[in-house]
Amino acid sequence: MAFENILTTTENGISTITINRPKQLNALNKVTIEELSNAIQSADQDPAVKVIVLTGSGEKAFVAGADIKEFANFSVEEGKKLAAEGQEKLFNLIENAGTPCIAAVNGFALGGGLELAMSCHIRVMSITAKVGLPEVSLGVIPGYGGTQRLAQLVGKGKANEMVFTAGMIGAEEAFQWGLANHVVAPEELLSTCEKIAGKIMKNSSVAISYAIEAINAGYKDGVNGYDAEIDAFGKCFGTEDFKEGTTAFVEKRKPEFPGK
Ligand code: DAK
Repeated sequence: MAFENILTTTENGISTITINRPKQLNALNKVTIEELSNAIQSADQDPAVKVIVLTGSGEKAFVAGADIKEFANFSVEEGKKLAAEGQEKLFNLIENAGTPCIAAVNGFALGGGLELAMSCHIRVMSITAKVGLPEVSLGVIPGYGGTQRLAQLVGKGKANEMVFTAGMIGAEEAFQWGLANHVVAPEELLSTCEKIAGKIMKNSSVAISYAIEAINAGYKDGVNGYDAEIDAFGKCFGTEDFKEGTTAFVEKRKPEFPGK
């Protein structure tokens, strides 16, 4: 698939998707959101892909937000429509993907950029990363799930402060807040993601996709997370991976999961 604003590579089970508008600090315009959506969907459906890594090109930014120049003239209805479409098309898509997504945050992750990182299952940050939700400084609020996911990750009090002040925090603080899983030197960012991916890939991809479903269920309206867990747990017993995992344990060998 040919893309204008993103780069994709797949190697050793890892699909790396790089947002590639470095001159605009990788700001998310409509085309980029569309392309990311297509790339995530195709990686998620590819059985050879076990982990997706999302990053930004250049050394300065992961994503410096939604493209301000593009949404500056939106009306109330356009804003609402685009927030709903964007949330579904990209941010919810990533969160609910069966394939684990790791955000490799290589610099600024602001507004829609932090919302994108927060929709990923795991965040690894370069020590140079700076993150925040500065929307209220532009007269809007986070519109790609940021008010919800930030509060889920760091708690309501810290989320309130970050959103109301429109301030930025560094990677170390993000780690203390629980927003970053790991903070590493810039040159170790992708290799750290690969190490995490390596650990993930040793396990059953089917079980992991059910685990994602069950964990996410607890954050959905009208869904009982425990019931969802019971359902997903039961489904594991019908998989080839489960047979292989338990057989390998009994035979005292490492499992070779077929991913089915
Ligand atoms: N959009 C468009 N262009 C951007 C951009 C952005 N978000 N961020 C940076 N750029 C562009 C700059 O305009 C500049 O382009 P030229 O002037 O060279 O053409 C280039 O990237 C380099 O940026 P700077 O010259 O500003 O670089 P500095 O090192 O001086 O500053 C910075 C770096 C990250 C502190 C600064 O660029 C900055 O403050 N950027 C804006 C951060 C921000 O406020 N981001 C937006 C957050 S609000 C929506 C749903 C969600 C949202 C919106 C709508 N709908 C559903 C409609 C979400 C909104 C947000 O994300």
